[in-house]
Amino acid sequence: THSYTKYNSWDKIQSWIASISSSNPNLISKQVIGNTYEGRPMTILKLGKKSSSTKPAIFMDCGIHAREWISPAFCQWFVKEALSTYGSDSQMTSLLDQMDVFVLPVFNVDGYDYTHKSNRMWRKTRSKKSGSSCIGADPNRNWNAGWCTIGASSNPCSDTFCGYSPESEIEVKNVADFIRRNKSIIKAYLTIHSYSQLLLFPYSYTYDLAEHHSELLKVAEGASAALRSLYGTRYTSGPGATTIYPAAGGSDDWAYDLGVKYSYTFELRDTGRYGFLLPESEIKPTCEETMLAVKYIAAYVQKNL
Ligand code: 0X9
Ligand code: ZN
Ligand code: ZN
Repeated sequence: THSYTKYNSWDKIQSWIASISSSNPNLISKQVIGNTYEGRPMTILKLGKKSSSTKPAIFMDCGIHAREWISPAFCQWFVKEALSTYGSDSQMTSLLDQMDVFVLPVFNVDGYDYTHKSNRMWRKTRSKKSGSSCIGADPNRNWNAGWCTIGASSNPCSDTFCGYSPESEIEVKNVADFIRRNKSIIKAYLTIHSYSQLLLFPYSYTYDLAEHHSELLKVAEGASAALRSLYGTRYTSGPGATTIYPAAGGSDDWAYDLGVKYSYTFELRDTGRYGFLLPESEIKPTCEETMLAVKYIAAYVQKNL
């Protein structure tokens, strides 16, 4: 059975997607944007009050990297909190009245399933190509943003393999197509990873500062302060290249260069004690504190529409 304080398998998340959307038709709708390499559906949940006019939106994905289990747990938590606090929390109510939030609960579904069934530390997709016995590409090195120029590998056996071409991974193509189609309404792009407790923004494919660097930094520091206010968890904010490492082909840089100004990568708990194997007892506090940061960014975006 599905639980917000456990790491749910893909099968459980899939039935959760169906049941949560059918029980909240006024606030959620779902849309399949395509299938994964192994044929599993990629479903986006659209949260927001129905409106006669087109609303501006925030896009958030979880689970780009298979082994980062806290990430899909956060997307599920976010959906639950949005539904349960709409109508009582004034900020959530105003957000979902004015904007839509697109949530992709698990991006790399094939990889996520593989970490539950075969190899807990798998990171990449599960695509195959004749000529190599190695499987998968890094879905955060496969975007068309300085693709494979730095911090990525052209060796198909590497964990940071950039793929055979930008968007060679069908999961990346599906999401990139969705964001391109909705480019005029998407005002923020949030992508949830683990671990290291960082709030990153462009660029990672170059050391050049983004055009909106100071605003992006100011918003990141506000969001980190909001996060810390709950349990004292410390986050570091900054551009990817200098804050974590230079690495091209990431979704955050791609969304930013497409024109989505508020583009952020979260690296959730912890700083290495458990790493990817974060205990289930930390799901609730991690999600509660991360909600504050995400809501801070959402409120800022909403105020600056
Ligand atoms: O390397 C990554 O893809 C991310 N770190 S992780 O440990 N979750 O793999 C950081 C991504 C930062 N952004 C870009 N490199 N574009
Ligand atoms: Zn990651
Ligand atoms: Zn709560």
